[in-house]
Amino acid sequence: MNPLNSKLTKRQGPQLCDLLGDVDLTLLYKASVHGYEASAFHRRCDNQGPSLLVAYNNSGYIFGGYTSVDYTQSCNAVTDDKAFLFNINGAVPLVIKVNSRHYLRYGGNGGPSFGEQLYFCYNDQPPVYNQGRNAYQVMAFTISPPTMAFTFSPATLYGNNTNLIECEVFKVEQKKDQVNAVIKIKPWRNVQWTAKQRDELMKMIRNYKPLTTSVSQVKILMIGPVRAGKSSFFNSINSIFMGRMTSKAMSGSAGTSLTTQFRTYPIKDGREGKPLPFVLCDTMGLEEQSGAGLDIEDISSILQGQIPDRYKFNPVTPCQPDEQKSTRPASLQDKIHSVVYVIDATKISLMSEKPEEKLSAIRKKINSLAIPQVVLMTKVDEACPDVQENLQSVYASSYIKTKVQEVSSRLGVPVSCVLPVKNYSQELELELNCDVLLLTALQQMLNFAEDYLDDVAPM
Ligand SMILES: Nc1nc2c(ncn2[C@@H]2O[C@H](COP(=O)(O)OP(=O)(O)OP(=O)(O)O)[C@@H](O)[C@H]2O)c(=O)[nH]1
Ligand SMILES: [Mg+2]
Repeated sequence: MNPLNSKLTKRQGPQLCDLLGDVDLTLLYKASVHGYEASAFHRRCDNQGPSLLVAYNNSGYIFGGYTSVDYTQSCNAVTDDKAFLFNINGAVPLVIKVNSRHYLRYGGNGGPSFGEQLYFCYNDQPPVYNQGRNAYQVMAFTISPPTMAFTFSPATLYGNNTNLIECEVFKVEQKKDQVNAVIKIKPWRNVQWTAKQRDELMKMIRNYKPLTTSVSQVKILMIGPVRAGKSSFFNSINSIFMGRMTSKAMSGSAGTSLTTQFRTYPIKDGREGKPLPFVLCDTMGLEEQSGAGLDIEDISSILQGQIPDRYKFNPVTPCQPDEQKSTRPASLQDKIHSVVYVIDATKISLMSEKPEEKLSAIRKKINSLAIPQVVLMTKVDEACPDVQENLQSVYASSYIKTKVQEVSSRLGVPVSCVLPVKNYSQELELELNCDVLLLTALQQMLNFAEDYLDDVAPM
């Protein structure tokens, strides 16, 4: 199949990239090829992360909008503090930010829209539809820079001409050149990439015994944005101990979180083996929007051990803890002993403030309970081509080191608590380097949980 070619000229492409910093644009959708049907747009653009829509009208205007939030077809109200409208007709591009008090759009299966104001693929047709500013207070759009007051006007943005001759949507990613120019550094963590090390890690984990007699299995809770790799981490650890690839927890790509139940997964040491001394608790992903995905109240109940296995989350109503259970405090065995924030290494810089705010509120709550927290930075293979080629480069890649530092400062977790991993995602067979990295991370989690148990419980 021929690759899609954009209508942007050699000068306009970089001009657009400049609006967003060091990014690459990959063309996902082109109306003249795929059609103006909203369904065609969703087929190509859903769940692609940050994206830029570029429209061309027959008066020569090139304009559109940027959103940092995935398109999906779930019917949630979407806010996006990074969204903006633009045109690149003048000497200096015009950028109009969507005011944070406003929804960027409502989800659903319609075409893309910005600020409840400007609709593309409207009724599956080419013309842009402008809702009219009286209805939606487009005064809420502000320009930056310069700081002068600016009222959104169709005349300025697209010369009042709604007839599109083309509409393109680009996936926005951190510049590959930047990632490709990986500088090799002296490895900053020492890892033995050997079968002996893997076996030793497995032995240590297998023989681990919480010091506290009242706790037989350490409970590790995984939380993080949708599609960060929470379920895949459980599948990966389960695969290592089963000695073959397993996929007990559903993982993959869906509009919203694929995991909708609270699951506590014990892991056996081989098919006929004994249960291992830890349980991984999988949750629904944190969504950008309030009222969607896992909520801080849900997490509170989980931490206290008040939520049963297979509890089905309701994104609109927080968990209703089991009444009988909540009247008496859960035992230490039932509570969570360690929390793991699962963060996708490829999304750290583009993560908008909303999930970060949610995570910060969650972190405050967990801090108040003194439960140890670590960050599992997944998808290091996707983040850095050098690491993709050879996982052993993970601690020798300056790029991964920067990402570890970035996630540490954004989440307020020390660098020593950030654990980069590559989950099993498409492999059919286990691979030594992958195992070593995953087991090292798991062992670290058990160490932190041990410190906590040591602190809160009598031996
Ligand atoms: N290349 C690569 N892909 C990964 C990695 N971890 C997860 N994936 C892929 O990322 C996608 C999402 O992974 P999941 O494990 O379903 O993510 P999740 O956090 O459980 O997502 P929700 O349950 O939907 O919130 C899947 O297609 C995985 O195969 C990784 O380390 N490397
Ligand atoms: Mg999941």
